[in-house]
Amino acid sequence: MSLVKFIEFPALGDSRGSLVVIEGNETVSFDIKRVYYIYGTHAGVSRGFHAHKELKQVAVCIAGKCNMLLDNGAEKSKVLLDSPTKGVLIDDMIWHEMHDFSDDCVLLVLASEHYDESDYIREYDQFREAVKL
Ligand code: T46
Repeated sequence: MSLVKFIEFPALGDSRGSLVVIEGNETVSFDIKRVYYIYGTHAGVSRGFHAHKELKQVAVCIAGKCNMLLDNGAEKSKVLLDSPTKGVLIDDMIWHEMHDFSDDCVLLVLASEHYDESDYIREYDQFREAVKL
């Protein structure tokens, strides 16, 4: 599977504006058990710097923009999240970092599991070791 998988969310627009629907097991490929969002990130701050052992997530900037680095251990790719209709899949065992948050950025994340700190790999060396074939 390719490292970067964008998901385009259709906007249901009418004369009043736009509405986007995201449904678990429909728009995204997993059941959504948790939703969180990141906002008010201070200038110059980067976040993430981890991989998840089992968790699958979809991230979308519902306001503003940020860059996300995705890394499967063999290949890295930087993606720009800059639209409320453009999500990106953060699959399990993908090292990810978020950079260059705009002041107005609201990064919404849909997650396949409840929060579990033991699912995180926060050391890059440990991640590289774990993805070695
Ligand atoms: C991810 C990227 C995209 C909780 O208590 N429950 C939660 O559901 C989450 C997501 C976080 N937390 C706590 C853990 C830390 O004390 O909130 C604090 C900040 O979390 P963290 O430093 O992991 O934040 P980021 O922005 O580095 O990473 C977050 C998610 O944690 C992570 O799963 O993939 O966003």
